Amino acid sequence: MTDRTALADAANLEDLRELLNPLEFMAGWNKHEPSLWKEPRTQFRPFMWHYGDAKAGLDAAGRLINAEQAERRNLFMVNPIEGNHYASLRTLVTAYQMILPGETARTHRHSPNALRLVMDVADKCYTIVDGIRIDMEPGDVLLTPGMSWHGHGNDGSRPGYWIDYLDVPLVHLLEPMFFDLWDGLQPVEQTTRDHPFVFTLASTRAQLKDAKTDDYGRKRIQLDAPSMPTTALYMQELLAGQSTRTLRSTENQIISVVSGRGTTQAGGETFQWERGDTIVLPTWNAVRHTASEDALLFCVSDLPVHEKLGFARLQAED
Ligand code: GTQ
Ligand code: FE2
Repeated sequence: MTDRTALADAANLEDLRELLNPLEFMAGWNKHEPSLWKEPRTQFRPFMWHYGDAKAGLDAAGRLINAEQAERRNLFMVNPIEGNHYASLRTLVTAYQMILPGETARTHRHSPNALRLVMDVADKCYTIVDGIRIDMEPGDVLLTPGMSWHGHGNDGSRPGYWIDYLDVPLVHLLEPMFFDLWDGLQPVEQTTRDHPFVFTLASTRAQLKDAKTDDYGRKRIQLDAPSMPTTALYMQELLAGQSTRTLRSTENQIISVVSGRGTTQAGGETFQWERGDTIVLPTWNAVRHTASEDALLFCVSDLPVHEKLGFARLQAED
C-alpha cells in the first residue's frame, strides 16, 4: 500500500519525485523531452528508391527463392532512419514485388489495406481479389481493401513486376492487426477488369484530359477508393518544363513515377527520377516537383486519416 500520508507530506520536489516514481507517475515539470512542439518534425526522411535496382534484386531473388517460400517475393523500401526496419513512412509501407511465370502467390487476407501499381507485366499476370480474377496491365492501380482475400498468379512467359502500398505501419500504431491464410490460391468465380477495385491507365489519361489545375498548381485526378478509408490516391500530370508549387502538408505521401522524368526537391535534397522510381515524402516537408519530360506521377497519401481526425493542413511556401 502506498503511504499516502508520506506522499501528501513530501517536503520538497525531490522527495516528491522519489515517492511518485514507484507509482509510475512522472510529474509534467520533470519531462525528459517536450511532448508538444510548434509544428510537425518527423524522424522519417524524404528518400528515393530506383526501380532498376529493385528489378535487378528481384531477378536475383527469382533465382534464389520461390514464391511459396517467400509468401511474397517483395523488396520493402525501408526509410533509412535509426531503429526502423520496415516502414517507409510513419503510416505507410511500399515494396516492389515480382512473380515468375508459372508461380502463384497464395491467397491471404489482412486488416491493413493494400493496393498495387502495375509496372511491367506481359499477359496472363493476374490478381484474384475475393474470387474475382483481374488481369494486370501496366499502369493499372488495383485495390485490395482490408480483409479482402487476395493472391497473385502468372500464367504468362515473362516475370511480372509491380509496386505494393500498404497501411501496415498505421495498423502497427493502432494495433488492430488481423491476418489469415487461404490454403493455396482462391478459386476464380469471375474474371473482369470492370470493377471499383480497378483503375486503368487509359481511364486515368482520359480523366486527366478534362482535369483542372487546382489552387495549389496540381493537375491531378483522384482515384475514388471509398473501400480504403485510410488512403487517398492521385494521378498527377506534369508536362516537360513544368513545376508544381512548393507545398507543405501534414500528409505522408508516396510518389511512384508511372512515366516520364524529372526531379523532386524535398528536405534540402533533390531526387532525380524516372519510370518506376518511388519517393517517400514525410509530413511537413516542403516539396516541389519538376518534370524534364512529360510525366505522370502516382501518389498514395494518408490524407484521409488526417482529415477525419481534424489534423489536415496544407500550405504553399511560394
Ligand atoms: O501482395 O499481398 O508487398 O500482403 C506486402 C504484403 C505485398 C501482397 C506486400 C502483402 C503483399
Ligand atoms: Fe497481402
